Amino acid sequence: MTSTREHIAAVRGEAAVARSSTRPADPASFAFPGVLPQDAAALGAPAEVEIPANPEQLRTLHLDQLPGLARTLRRRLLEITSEHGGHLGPNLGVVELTIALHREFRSPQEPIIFDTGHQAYVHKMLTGRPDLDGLRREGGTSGYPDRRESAHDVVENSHASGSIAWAHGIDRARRRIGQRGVTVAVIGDGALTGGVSLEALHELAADVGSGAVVVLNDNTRSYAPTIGGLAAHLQQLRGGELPAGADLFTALGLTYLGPVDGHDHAALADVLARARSVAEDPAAGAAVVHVVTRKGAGFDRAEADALDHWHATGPFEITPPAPPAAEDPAPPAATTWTARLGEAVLEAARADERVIAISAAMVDPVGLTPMQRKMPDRVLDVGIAEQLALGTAAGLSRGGAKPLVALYSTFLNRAFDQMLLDVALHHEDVTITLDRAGITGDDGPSHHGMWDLALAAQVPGATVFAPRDGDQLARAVPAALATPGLSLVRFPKGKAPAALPAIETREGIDTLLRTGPEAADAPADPGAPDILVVSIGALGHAAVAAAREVAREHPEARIHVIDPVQALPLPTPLLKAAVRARAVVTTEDGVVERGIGAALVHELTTRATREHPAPLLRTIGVPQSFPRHAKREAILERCGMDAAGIARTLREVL
Ligand SMILES: Cc1ncc(C[n+]2csc(CCOP(=O)(O)OP(=O)(O)O)c2C)c(N)n1
Ligand SMILES: [Mg+2]
Repeated sequence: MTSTREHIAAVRGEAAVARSSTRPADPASFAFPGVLPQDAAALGAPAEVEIPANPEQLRTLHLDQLPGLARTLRRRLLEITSEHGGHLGPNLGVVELTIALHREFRSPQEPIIFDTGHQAYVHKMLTGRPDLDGLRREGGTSGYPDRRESAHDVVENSHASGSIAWAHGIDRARRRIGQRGVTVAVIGDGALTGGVSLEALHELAADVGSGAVVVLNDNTRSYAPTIGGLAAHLQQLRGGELPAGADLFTALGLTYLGPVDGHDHAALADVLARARSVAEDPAAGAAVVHVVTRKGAGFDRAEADALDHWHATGPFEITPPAPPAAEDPAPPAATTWTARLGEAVLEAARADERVIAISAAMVDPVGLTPMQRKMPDRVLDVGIAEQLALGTAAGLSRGGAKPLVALYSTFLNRAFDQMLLDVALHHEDVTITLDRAGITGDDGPSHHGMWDLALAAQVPGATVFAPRDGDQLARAVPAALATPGLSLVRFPKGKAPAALPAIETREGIDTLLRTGPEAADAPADPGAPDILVVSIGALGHAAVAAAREVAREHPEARIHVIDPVQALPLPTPLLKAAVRARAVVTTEDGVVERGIGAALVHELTTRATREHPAPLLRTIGVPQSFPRHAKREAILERCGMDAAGIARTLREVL
């Protein structure tokens, strides 16, 4: 175990590496867990200051009380996220900035819009939610701004790069009705790489007299370091390498202020007051305040973490566990969906040198780290720019490469147009892998990956694989790469379930279970089932469990559970099997009204004739809604997508 002093020294040492060229904050002003009060005092750390009840109270504090408040906030951030998990690194970095924002601007009359919203914990703590009660748990505080929680929360869409458009829109509407006041967008260096934020800057620059203020929180990172031309430009600005006025923002017609040390209370207060003056000056272009912060600031393990500075964490021990003994066994084989994907992609890339992987600023979270380690020049990070990722993929395919775009399912929404028209219309060979597909849980409505199947179902010729387990995922990746045109491979968050082997595969369709009188002898033709359960993706285990449960109650019932393996286009053998069944029940982890089940219903009902009516049909999935944050299992249960819920539907149609 390191001593308290070593602990602090480690932070100081790491801080020198992580910080930019602007003056660093005094590390002694930060709160370290494990630092005894007397040690902290000896180091000159300020006494903790209680979190004020609201922004008005915050404004009554004296400037020299703010370091003490920052200490308290950091201690609480650590305590709360160690218990609940959450976006620790980004929030540790914006403690001083958020204090300064709420002292200068009068929220909610002067709205502060946090881009993406993952860095709004401090904002919540300063606007009446000091303990972030029940963070990310059902009924508790959301991990993002949430209008139901507070008038201070404006935008709850956790997708990046939208804040400047929001702020400028609010500002425009208010000016039209003669309302005064500033509207603030707080945007990260990563989120600034998203096209819509650049479109918004371009447009804002032409609106001289706007009351919008853009606060650029530059910590040099998305998850990984932010790369590309814009990142290089910000680096030059941080380093003071450009003469005044030679920055991109000024060139556009905006008023650039900075760079400013984002851990220096006085400097922040000063620059935000100047930004207000610019916003209130009818002759000035909107202000862009360049604030330099350190992701994870004040917590040594976060600052030292090269991967993502603890961008997001699960629950953890604040006092670090002892380092593992040398003789510790090798890490266990990959158990998460993401890890299985990573292995499969690396293998595919080894087998075919045309394979190029693309990520939108999420190389590690989407599983591309193994490939990046082995073949770094074949993994492209295009920034938080999903549209660009798919547009680039179309071009790569045209140029002779085999692109694989790895995204989180929810972020595919951003790039629907590119998927439909750039890729599918042009028949380009592009594979998209979608992690976190289906209900995700803790991150709330905008993070569920529940729209991808519905979107893919609108795209002519799209091939969709929804593997039910890790082994199937390993097969789906090369199958998708080998399929001409657009293919998608989607799979959920977390640990991959135990392998669920097929008892039979015929014409590409896997049968997972057959119940009923003739099931035991597994005849060549198993006959028409009473119920055909069409299980799409990772709900396979639940579908099988449900069928078993109902079969115990009704031993005579012939229930066949199948997995079509390829969900779209609907395989012909699937359609043939479905028309013979008395009832068909589909299960999928996506929007039920528009997904694979809906496509099958449409197909079967339009084929039906008076002589051959369609079978009784039921589709199980997520109802058209915005499910709030809760555990994945709880939401699945509520939607009737767990084994008990599926069994209820089976009983209904039996
Ligand atoms: C459209 C979109 N794509 C991907 C993400 C995933 N994501 C969440 S935070 C983040 C990095 C954000 O970096 P930055 O804006 O610099 O904020 P920081 O965490 O550094 O404060 C990414 C890529 C997202 N939220 N939205
Ligand atoms: Mg950043």
